[in-house]
Amino acid sequence: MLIRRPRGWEIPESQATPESVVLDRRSLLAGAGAVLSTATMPAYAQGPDLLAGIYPAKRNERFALDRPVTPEAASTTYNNYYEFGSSKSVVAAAKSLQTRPWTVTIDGLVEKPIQVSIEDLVRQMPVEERLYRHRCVEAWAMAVPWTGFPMKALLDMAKPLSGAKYVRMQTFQNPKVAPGQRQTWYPWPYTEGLTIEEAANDLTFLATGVYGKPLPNQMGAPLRLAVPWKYGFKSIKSIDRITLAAERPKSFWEALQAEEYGFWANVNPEVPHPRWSQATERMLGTDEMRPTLPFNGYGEYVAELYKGKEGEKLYL
Ligand SMILES: Nc1nc2c(c(=O)[nH]1)N[C@H]1C(S)=C(S)[C@@H](COP(=O)(O)O)O[C@H]1N2
Ligand SMILES: [Mo]
Repeated sequence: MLIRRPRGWEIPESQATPESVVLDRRSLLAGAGAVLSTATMPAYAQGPDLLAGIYPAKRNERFALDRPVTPEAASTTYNNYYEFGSSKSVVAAAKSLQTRPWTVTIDGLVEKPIQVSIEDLVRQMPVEERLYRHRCVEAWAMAVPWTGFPMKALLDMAKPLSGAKYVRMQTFQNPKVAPGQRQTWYPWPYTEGLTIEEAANDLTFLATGVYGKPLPNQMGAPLRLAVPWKYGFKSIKSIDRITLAAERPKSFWEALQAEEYGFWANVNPEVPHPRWSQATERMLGTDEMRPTLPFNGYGEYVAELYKGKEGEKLYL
């Protein structure tokens, strides 16, 4: 049974309730326990990052920004990662996630289902750096240099069968290290989905790094999605399974509250969230407010994906 609780990120920052603070404290305490047990793990369990050699990757200049890059100190300390708590301060709790060894399963309607280590996967991919904007549904935003590869390259490797219409992505599930996953009213594991056309779009990027370095855990190490024309919750972190499917997957937030967080979730300043305006956004690390752009400024890449779908809730 789903027990409704207020969740911090549904609430504009200015209106966060005392109850969400109480929930955060509880999950932080639980997280402290998990950190202690990790400290007793043998040191080799984490190991050196065998992918360190890919940084810094060559920047693809096709993806330019209209604003300064967000200071690293701001974007790496203000995060949404509900597995590690519902506050924005998840750096300490997320340290307990072991990102090596890390296996990615690619399965479902593909010619060659595989289980592959993150190293073997990334070594087969065309790695580059891209500057992307990111717009959270809560109306904060950032601009960061991701390192990674187009999801199209992964699809080409996996060879989807003709019946594959959707790509479902999932985050690891381990309540021992992720205190948020002990909160059983959430539909863990975190799941997201794209149509296969969206997944194959030029912009759809799988990131392994940011700011010319491996991703810090709180930003979704070792593999996270970046779909910059959609609200941030679509950009799922710490992916360990990618499944090609005939049916549209139900995403984590959609399962919790479909009227507010739908499947499409394309950024649109003219379509307010049921509880707040989406017309402007606050850039992390500054007090600057900017007007929000349709498709977060990426319409020339993606608007055509939605022709003929006007009857759907494309912007929620
Ligand atoms: N697994 C997982 N992925 C997630 C989330 C989450 O809670 N768990 N939060 C999402 C939301 S709401 C946003 S805005 C972005 C935040 O990414 P950042 O913390 O790297 O800025 O991650 C998205 N991916
Ligand atoms: Mo978000």
